[in-house]
Amino acid sequence: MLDDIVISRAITEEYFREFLDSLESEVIIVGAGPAGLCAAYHLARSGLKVVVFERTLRPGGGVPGGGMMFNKIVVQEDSRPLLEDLGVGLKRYEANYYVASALELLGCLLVRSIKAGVRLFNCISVEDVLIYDKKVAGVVINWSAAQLAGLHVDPLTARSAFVVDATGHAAEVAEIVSRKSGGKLFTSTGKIIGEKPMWAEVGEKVLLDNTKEVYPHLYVCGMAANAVFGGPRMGPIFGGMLLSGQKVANLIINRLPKD
Ligand code: 48H
Repeated sequence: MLDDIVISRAITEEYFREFLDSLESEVIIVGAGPAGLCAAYHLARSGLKVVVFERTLRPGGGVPGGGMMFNKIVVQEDSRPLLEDLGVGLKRYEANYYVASALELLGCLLVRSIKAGVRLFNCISVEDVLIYDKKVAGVVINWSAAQLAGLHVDPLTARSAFVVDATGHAAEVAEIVSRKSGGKLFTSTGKIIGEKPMWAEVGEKVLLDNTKEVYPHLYVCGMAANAVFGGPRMGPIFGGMLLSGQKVANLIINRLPKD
């Protein structure tokens, strides 16, 4: 016999048990694209409590779209160990170019990060930040559905030692902090410099330098890092996104006190 109410109770209780336990964490990552998921996986694997908020119903950001909806992605040699560790099959195209299934990459990122302990909440948007004593201390969240419907619904708050902006081209968290801090980002102007036109070679190269702290306790990774610090876009080559996620994880791991 199956009781409809037991099914509803199981979902509600389990969801809110996890949600309540995620209101305080060591790292909040905003955005479950390739950079955010890769960062989350490496942080959780090192034993940290990691929470990811993703606006859309489907995590993965730009991954499943591949290049122009052709669902393959390209990665370069430097990122090969990362993809192999995730279990993604790679096909050598020519020297320094590998092709992978965009959907397999997304599947591996999701499975590996959730199994490592990442708490991933889809359908939740970050709409603001907590700033205590000139340090980012968490995020302000709301149901994406409420935002999409234009409903006047007040948000809730989640606190963490560090926040990572992995929101892609729009760099939404850094943009909010820039606006609300009066332009005090760690960029040359104190504000968001803005993404530059396509140039894969340079875009991938500068991305790792741009992956860093942008305001006390707020880090940027992935496309958001090039948007904030003025790097070029690079099209559907995804090695840099994954390496950027891994780099931001290592920066935070090295900063948190060891037990
Ligand atoms: C909650 C949010 C919010 C918010 C956004 O765009 P993404 O895939 O970002 P990256 O940096 O992991 O990867 C970039 C890559 O996909 C890409 O676009 C490339 C390589 N472009 C090059 C080019 O030339 O075009 O993922 C960001 C995620 C998305 O899933 C958003 O829905 C989510 O962040 N998000 N989630 N609250 N405020 N803003």
